[in-house]
Formats: sequence, structure tokens, C-alpha cells
Amino acid sequence: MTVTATSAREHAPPPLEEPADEDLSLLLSVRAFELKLLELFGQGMLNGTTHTCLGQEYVPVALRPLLRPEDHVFSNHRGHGHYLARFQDYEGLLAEIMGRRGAVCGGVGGSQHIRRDRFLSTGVQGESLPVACGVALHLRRAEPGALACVHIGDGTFGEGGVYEALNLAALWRLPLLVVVENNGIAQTTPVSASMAGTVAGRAAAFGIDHVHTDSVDLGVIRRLLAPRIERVREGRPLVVEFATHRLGPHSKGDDTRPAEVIERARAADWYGRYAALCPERFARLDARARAHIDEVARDVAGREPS
Ligand SMILES: Cc1ncc(C[n+]2csc(CCOP(=O)(O)OP(=O)(O)O)c2C)c(N)n1
Ligand SMILES: [Mg+2]
Repeated sequence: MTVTATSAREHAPPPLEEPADEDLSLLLSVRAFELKLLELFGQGMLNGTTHTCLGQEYVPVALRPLLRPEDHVFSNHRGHGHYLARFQDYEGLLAEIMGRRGAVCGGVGGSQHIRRDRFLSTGVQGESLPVACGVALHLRRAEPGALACVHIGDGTFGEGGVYEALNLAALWRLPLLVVVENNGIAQTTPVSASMAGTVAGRAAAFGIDHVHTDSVDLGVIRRLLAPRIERVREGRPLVVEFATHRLGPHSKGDDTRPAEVIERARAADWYGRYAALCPERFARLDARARAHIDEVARDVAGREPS
């Protein structure tokens, strides 16, 4: 069964609901964190690579109250927001990326390979889904009610392991929540050039429920997903597809998209829409988030190597 909750594209998007301070602060802190990373890269302060979740921060923030501490979260190469929404550990993640004391994985994981409690990220596209299935099987047997949540992108549907995992999830009735962040592009390849059919059709092929939303409204998303995620806990896997936008480059300087596509992403960005909704509160919380991340960056940059 496919459910679609869209804000009709031909009309102006519906007004957003006022977010709680806690939610808005988290959104703004993740945004400030990602912008700081690009700044630090530009200054030659970081090594390796990184993929920011600019534009997509609301996905893990919306999911946050719907997940429980006993749930496992599997993240991907674009995973900072997933980690920060779960732990709000800005210092530990920045230290990890910078290879400084206090790094959450001792500085050996970097931007893409983080493990903490029941959170695991990998930069290997598609690897996490079969692993999440195994964990979901264990949870079903040993901790009924807990689930495995795995974030993947549209481009990752090109990996065969995704289909093996979906097959087993359906066959074994696994508590598996697949969160597809469909930003319409994989590095430089638009989804229209890589995917025959749709994400919905692929879920349907395995008899897995699918829900689609293009909303950035935390309240709307939570009300849409809350009852469905409860069913995942009972062993009914679900694919949730967020029609979203990658605001920045794939990694750092590699954005080959036409200007109008980037402009569309900017226009859809939650940041401007929430700023317009509650300008004074937004400005106050944004200034506080940026000051906090500036302070974190100064602190971490001054630390010994990990
Ligand atoms: C197995 C594998 N192949 C190729 C890559 C290189 N790679 C990293 S991200 C990416 C594109 C991913 O696209 P998508 O799944 O849509 O996620 P997005 O980057 O849009 O968030 C590619 C090809 C990889 N990390 N792993
Ligand atoms: Mg993508």
C-alpha cells in the first residue's frame, strides 16, 4: 500500500506549524554545524572528505521523538544530522572529523564511520540495509517492540543488497524502517537517469508499505508517521520516502547542477520557511546556535590530536 502526503506543488506550500524551541534549536544547530564544517574545510583545517546534510536536517529531527533509545539507527555517508539528532554531541562529532581528543570513535571513523551505542554509520552505499535486517531480526526475537531504522538515498537503490534486504524484511516480518531521503540526485546523477520506476513501486514489489511526503513541517511529518512506525514495531516493515533537497554540493566543491535546480532547492529549504514563520524567535535561536557551534569549533580546534 502506498500513501502519499504531498503539499500540492502547483500551489504555494501550506503554512508551517510553529515548531517548539527545542526542535527549532536542534534544526538550527545542525545547520550551523554543517556550515561550520564547510568553512573549516575552506580554511584547510579538515582532512579527508565530508558530505553535509544541508537542506535535509529536518528528516532526523522529525523522526527523533518517534524513535526510542532501544531502536537502532543506521546512517550513511550523509549522516551528521542523524547522529546529532540522536545525541546532540557536537563536540564528539567535530572532534571525530578533526581527529582531536574527545572524538566519539577515537578519530579513526571520521565523518562517515561512526559507532556509538545503537547508532552506526557507513560510507559504503547500501551496506547498512542488510546489516539493519540482521539487527531487526535479532530485535524481533530478543527485544520485541524495538526497531531498526536505516537511512538511504535515492542513488542507493542501485545497490543489489537493498533488494535482498527488502525481500527478507517482508518475508520475515522484520521491524525495519527504511527512511529514503530522495533528494533527486546521487553525486552528479539525477534520479531520472538512474531509476526506472519509483521507490513506491519497488516497495510494492515486496508487499512493503510505502509512505511519501514532501513536507518539511515537523508536526505534519510526525502525525503522518507516528501510527505507521508503531506498526513497524509489530513486524510490518515500512519504506518512508522524503522528497527532499540537497542544498549544498555532494561533498565540498562538486556541485554540477544547473542554477535553476539549486534555486529550487533554496526555495524549498526549511530554513527560509521557518524564518518567515517566526522571525524574531528564529533569529534569536539561530544566533544562539551559531555562537554555540563557533565555540565548539574553537574548543575542538585547540585540542591535541586523538
Ligand atoms: C558502494 C559504493 N559505491 C559508490 C560510492 C560513492 N558514493 C558516495 S555517495 C554516492 C551517491 C549516493 O547517492 P544517494 O544514495 O542518492 O545519497 P545522497 O548522496 O544523495 O545523499 C556515491 C556514488 C560509495 N560510497 N559506496
Ligand atoms: Mg540522493
